[in-house]
Amino acid sequence: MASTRFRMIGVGLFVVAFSALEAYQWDGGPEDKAKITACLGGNASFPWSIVTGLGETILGRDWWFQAPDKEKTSIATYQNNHFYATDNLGVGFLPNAGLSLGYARHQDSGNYSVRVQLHRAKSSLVSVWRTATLSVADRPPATQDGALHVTPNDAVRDDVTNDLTLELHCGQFVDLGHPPVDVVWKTPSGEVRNSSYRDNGTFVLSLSNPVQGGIYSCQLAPSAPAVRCLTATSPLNAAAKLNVDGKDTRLSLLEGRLREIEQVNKDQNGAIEELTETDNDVLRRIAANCVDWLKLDPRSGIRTVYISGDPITVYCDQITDNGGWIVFQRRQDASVDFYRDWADYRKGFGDLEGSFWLGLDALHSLTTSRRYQLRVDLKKWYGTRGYATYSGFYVEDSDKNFRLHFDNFTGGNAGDSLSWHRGLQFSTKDRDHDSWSTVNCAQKFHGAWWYKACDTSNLNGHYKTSGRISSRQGVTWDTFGGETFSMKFTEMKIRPI
Ligand SMILES: [Ca+2]
Repeated sequence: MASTRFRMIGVGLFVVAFSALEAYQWDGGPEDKAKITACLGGNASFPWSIVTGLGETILGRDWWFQAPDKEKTSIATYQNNHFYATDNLGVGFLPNAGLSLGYARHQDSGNYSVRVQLHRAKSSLVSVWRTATLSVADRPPATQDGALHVTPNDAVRDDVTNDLTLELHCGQFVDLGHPPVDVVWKTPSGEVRNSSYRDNGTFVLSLSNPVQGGIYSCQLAPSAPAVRCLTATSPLNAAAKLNVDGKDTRLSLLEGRLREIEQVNKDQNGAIEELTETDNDVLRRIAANCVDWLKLDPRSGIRTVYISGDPITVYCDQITDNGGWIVFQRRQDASVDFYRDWADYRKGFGDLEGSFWLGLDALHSLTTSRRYQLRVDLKKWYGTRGYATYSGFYVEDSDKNFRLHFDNFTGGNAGDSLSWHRGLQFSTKDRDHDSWSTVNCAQKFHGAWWYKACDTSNLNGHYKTSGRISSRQGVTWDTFGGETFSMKFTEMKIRPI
C-alpha cells in the first residue's frame, strides 16, 4: 500500500511540473503529425496558431520541409514582423504561425513543420514544433456533397441589353489555380452545350428567356485531362429539373417582380416630370446612398448622393448581393497609380468606371452619416472570387487620420484580413501613422492603408500583372492567397445596415 501511494504522489508532482513547462498552447491548425491531402495544382494550408503563456514571448517562427528520404530544409521564416519565403512558389504566411502553399506539385509531398522560438522570463530560448504530412494527389476536386450539383440561381437582368437570364450552377470546386476540367451541359431537348464559363469555382450555364423547361444535366467533359485532380473516367455527373411552366416558378416570380419594379420606375419617372425644380432638389437629397438609388434606378453606375445637402459622386453596384453598394475602391488594371500622397487619398483619384479611390473625406462623411456594412470583393488571376464583410464600418475624420473602425467580421470565403488593422490610422507614403517607428510601411509596401507594422491586407498596393509576386508590395489579402499573391480585381464597398 505504501509503495502505491508513493507512486501516486510522484505522478502528481510530475503533472504539475509538466504543465508549468508547457505554458504555451497550440490553438488551431492541423494536429501534430496530421495527414493532409492537397489536389495537384491546388492549395494547401497549415493554419497553425500558438498562444503564449505568462512570461513567454515569441521571438521567431520558422517553417521547414522534408521530402521523403531528403534533408530537412528551411522554407520560410517570420522575424521582426516580416515573412520571408525562400521558395516563391505560392508560399504564404497565415496569421500567427500558419503557412499556405499554392500550386501544389507532386514534389511538394512530405513533412511540413513549424518551429516557434519562445523566450521565457526565467529561462532562455525554447523551441516548440508541430509537424504535418502533406500528400499531393490526383483526386477529384471538392464538390458539394462529394458530387457535382446543379442548382438554378437567381434570374438576372442585363444592365445593357435588358435581357433576363437564368443561371444554372454545376459543382462547387476548390480553387485549383486553373480551371481543372470542363463540364458538358445537356438541355431538355438533348442539345449539348460545352460550357467553359466558370465563376467562383462553379460551372455556369446561362439561359435566356424564354427558358425551356425539363431536365438539365451537367457532367465532366470526356476530354477532361487526366491530370490535376481528376481521372478521365470520373463518374461525377448531376441533373436538375427546371420547371418554368407554372406561374409559381422562381423565374416567373422574378419576372413578375421586375415588371413591378418597372411599373414603379414609370410611376416615379412620371412623378419626377411633374415636379418643380425645388421639388427635384428635395427628391435628389433623399438619395443619400445607393440603396436609395436602387429604388429610383436599378442599374449600376455613377450616381450623386447627398450627405447633409452636400453632393458626393459615387459608383453604385446594384448587382452584388442584391445591390445597394457604394463602391469606394476598385482595382482592375494598372492604369491608375495608387502610390500617392495624403492629399490625393483625402480627395480621391482615378476613374469611377475603372480603377479609383473615392477619397477619405467622402468616406468619412458617408460612414458617419449612418451605420454601414463593409464588403470587400476580390478576384484572383484565374477567376476565383472571394469576399469578406464587416459590420458597423466607419472612418474618423482627418484630425484622427481617418482611423478605421468596425464591429465585427461577419463572414465571407476570403477570410478576415482586416481585423488586425481595426482602430489604426491611415498612412500614406508622406504621412507615416503606422506603429513601426523606424519604417514607413506605406513606402515599404508601396501602398496606403491602415498600417500597423505593417499589414495583413494591402489593397492599395502595387498592381501586378500576375498573381504570384516576390516583393510583397502587391494587392494582397493574406487569408485569400497569402501575402505573396496579388489580386487581379478588388472592390471595397459600403451599404447601410
Ligand atoms: Ca512608421
